[in-house]
Amino acid sequence: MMNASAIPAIDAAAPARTETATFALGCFWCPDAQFGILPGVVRTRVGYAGGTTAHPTYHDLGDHTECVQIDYDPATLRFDQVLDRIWTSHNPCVRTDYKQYRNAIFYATDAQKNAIEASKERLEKALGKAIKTAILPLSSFTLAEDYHQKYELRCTEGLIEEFKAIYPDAKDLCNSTAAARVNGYIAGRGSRGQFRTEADQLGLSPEGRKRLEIYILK
Ligand code: MHO
Repeated sequence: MMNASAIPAIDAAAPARTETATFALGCFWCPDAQFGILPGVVRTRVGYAGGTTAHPTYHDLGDHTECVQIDYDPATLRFDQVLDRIWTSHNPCVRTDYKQYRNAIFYATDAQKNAIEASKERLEKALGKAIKTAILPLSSFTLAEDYHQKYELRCTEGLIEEFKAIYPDAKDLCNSTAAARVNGYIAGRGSRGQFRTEADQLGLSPEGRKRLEIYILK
């Protein structure tokens, strides 16, 4: 059940058609915030993928990897632009053997596989070095526990309460664009310029808005 009158404008305006990208860049809290702030990203969720064991959880991860999954508006963002962001958000020349935190980009279709491989080749040429980030098929994605979703927001007293009032169901909170953006601002990923354009759409009270502004440094 949602409090319909309070739904943030940015959530009410979510496009009906989105595309999905899945990737792993170390602890999943960080890319959740980094990509959740991006204009064109509609939803984020963190979870486990890339392994073979059944029903992974945070404390029983098996051979899976911490991943983030984003739904984005293809009218605003192209897959190639998402890939550019991924490549510049980590050091792709470093080998990451430890499964939980390895760097990986997952493909769900042949088109995604081709785009990832082509962008990898371009980057290898430009850098003159081998890329070690794994390129893997997405065979399953298990949603992580609620307390890992929008982690920075969940840890921020005064702001999480506002979102829980709008979205008492954790699944709805996870799917909120406003929650993804606020999570990104709290992590220091947002700019004042972007905040000016969307602050009124995030569903915050005047006090919440003031509280959030403290985290916007650039
Ligand atoms: N170093 C972090 C890892 C969390 S993460 C979701 C911690 O334990 O606080 O892997």
